[in-house]
Amino acid sequence: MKDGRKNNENRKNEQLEQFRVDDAGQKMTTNQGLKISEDEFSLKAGERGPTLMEDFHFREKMTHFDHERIPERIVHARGFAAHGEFEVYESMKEYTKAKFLQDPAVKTPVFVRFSTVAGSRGSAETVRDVRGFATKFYTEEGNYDLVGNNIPVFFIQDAIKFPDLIHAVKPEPHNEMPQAASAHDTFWDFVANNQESAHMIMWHMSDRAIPRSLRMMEGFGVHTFRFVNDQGKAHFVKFHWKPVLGVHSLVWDEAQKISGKDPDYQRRDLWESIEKGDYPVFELGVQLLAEEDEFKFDFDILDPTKLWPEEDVPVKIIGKMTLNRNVDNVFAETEQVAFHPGHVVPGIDFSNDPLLQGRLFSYTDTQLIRLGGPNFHELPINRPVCPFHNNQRDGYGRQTINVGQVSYHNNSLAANTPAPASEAEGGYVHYQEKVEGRKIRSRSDSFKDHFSQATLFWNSMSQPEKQHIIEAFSFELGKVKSMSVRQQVADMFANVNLELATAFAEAIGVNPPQGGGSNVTKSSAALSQENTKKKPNTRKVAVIVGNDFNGTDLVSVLGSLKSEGIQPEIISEKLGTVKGSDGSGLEVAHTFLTADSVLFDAVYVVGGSGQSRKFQNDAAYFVNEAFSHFKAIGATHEGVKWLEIFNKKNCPGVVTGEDINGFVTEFVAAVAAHRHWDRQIV
Ligand code: HDE
Repeated sequence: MKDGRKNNENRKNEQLEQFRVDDAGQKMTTNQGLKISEDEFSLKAGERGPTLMEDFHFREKMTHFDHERIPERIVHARGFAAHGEFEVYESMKEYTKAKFLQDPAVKTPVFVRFSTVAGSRGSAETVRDVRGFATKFYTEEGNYDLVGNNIPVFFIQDAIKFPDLIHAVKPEPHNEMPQAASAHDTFWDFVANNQESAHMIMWHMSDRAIPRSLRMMEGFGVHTFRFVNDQGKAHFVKFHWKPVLGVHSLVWDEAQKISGKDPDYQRRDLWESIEKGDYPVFELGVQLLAEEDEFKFDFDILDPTKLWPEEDVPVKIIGKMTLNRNVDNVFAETEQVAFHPGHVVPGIDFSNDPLLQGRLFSYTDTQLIRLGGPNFHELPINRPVCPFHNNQRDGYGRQTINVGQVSYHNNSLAANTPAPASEAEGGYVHYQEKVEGRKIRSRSDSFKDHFSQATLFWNSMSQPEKQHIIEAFSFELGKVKSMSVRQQVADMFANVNLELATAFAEAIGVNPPQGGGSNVTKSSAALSQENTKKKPNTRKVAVIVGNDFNGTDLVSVLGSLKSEGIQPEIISEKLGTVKGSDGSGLEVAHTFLTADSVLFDAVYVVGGSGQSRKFQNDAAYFVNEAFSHFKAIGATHEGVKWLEIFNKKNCPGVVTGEDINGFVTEFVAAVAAHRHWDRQIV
């Protein structure tokens, strides 16, 4: 048993190991294994003569280079991924027979790819967008893919509208602008004329669309799926990923600045956390609903623009996923991984959600063009860890060497194998839902309330969150040129909340929306980030230090911050060592040129006696920007005087202290709070 477990944990890694190649220290060869004697000069007729066709090395090298790119994903092109493992806390046998959800001792290897949706492969990562959250579980029964997002609902109700949605949000076709942004006419024209988008737009305009870190956002399966147990009994299920660090966001001005300062901000954050051993952990939650309760809500559970309020259907936490290994090669793994909501295992099944049903077609189809043929399942990252056998053969890039003469079913020459497996042997049997109906193109009336849950979301927001939503609408629509589209959107959102629509209508110069309003008063505390976990762990603090600082105190403060999981980084005028008055030295991580306050969660100003005016100005810039982004600011020693000069002492979230111990406790709490919104009214 023990060995079995170990094998399970390591199986994916061992499988990938067969494909890892380290070229360092080797002689250079062609792809045919021929050693190469010269790699800088092409073969020419004479020193100043033309290049010869016969130069097979040149031709092979150049041809390979010319073909190094594959089409980027039509959506979710910009992404970053990591390996990890999943373990269930207790057996879920009562609800599902999925093997990876039975035994807490089993660790299932996973690969997770996070992404933005609209931008191209090279776009910035902190844009306002939905984040993809796709998980591949390499289970002993085959691969199971949970291909979700960080927002629990979607823009549209039927997959046939997906191409329209994406055409509308992508850069406009006549000038290919704007990149990775929804703030333009065609997107908002789509919204106003497809009002099922209302609920999703509320999330999209909220702080959820600008996460602080991929490690600090929730994930959702979005659709209603089914769990089926070994008795054939089904429950409807919605999947949730809950980050143990809580759900945190950037502020919009900060997000835009990071797009320029560090377009790779989120992949860097994920990569560095894993390299440091601060492994991101997400707990898996499920909302379960008995089949007989399908119609007990005032919305249709098949409608992907609706969530199940957690207060009505609690989220049961059933396991956790730890991301503990970075990829070796982004192209081979992150780019070539192929997810598909149709990759399921026995015990997990679909519902009739019309968005999900359409996705079940789209994902394989897209891999055929992107990965160039039907054998993408043979790529190392996509291979299941269990064996796979069937009569599929040939095609571009086939790697398996199938032996024997038989590649059809039924047969007698191979004793009718490979043979289908019975349910008892682990064969996948679709849930036998009774379905009857006329062939029609229409939508159920139960899908037609587009606004109640949008209002539920609005009602659930804290005051700062509401303010951010109003500002996001004002920004996005402020970039829309068509006054008609602006007005249509204001009129549409009056159905969600009149105060919201009136506020942004005023900001974008259109008429106050007429009528509308909503009488929905329900709210759900689980939807507000205000109620999330607030921890200091992995928060990055910029520590501004100049020469002649108080060495003993600083070493002690830095040590205490680190013991709380905070990551202080020294910033000064020049790289090298900054010297304390006691002769001690600290390694400088960044200068004012290479760092920026938007890349940190908080600032701690220590200063140092006798610093130049320029040093103080640079520090002031850091502090002022961090202050305007509501971040914690700390100061001791010289820094306290500086904060007085910068006019930032005695403000909310600003901690100053001569008593170092008291300072540390207070500052850690201020950092953990993440933002100090009460500054808004100061
Ligand atoms: Fe996707 N989606 N999608 N999507 N989606 C793709 O598949 C599609 C939807 C999601 O990191 C594509 O391999 C349709 C909802 C993620 O590789 C494509 C519809 C949700 C990823 C596709 C949807 C998602 C994709 C593009 C409407 C959340 C990135 C490349 C019916 C539950 C996976 C690819 C990765 C990727 C189609 C809607 C999540 C074209 C037709 C809803 C996380 O097949």
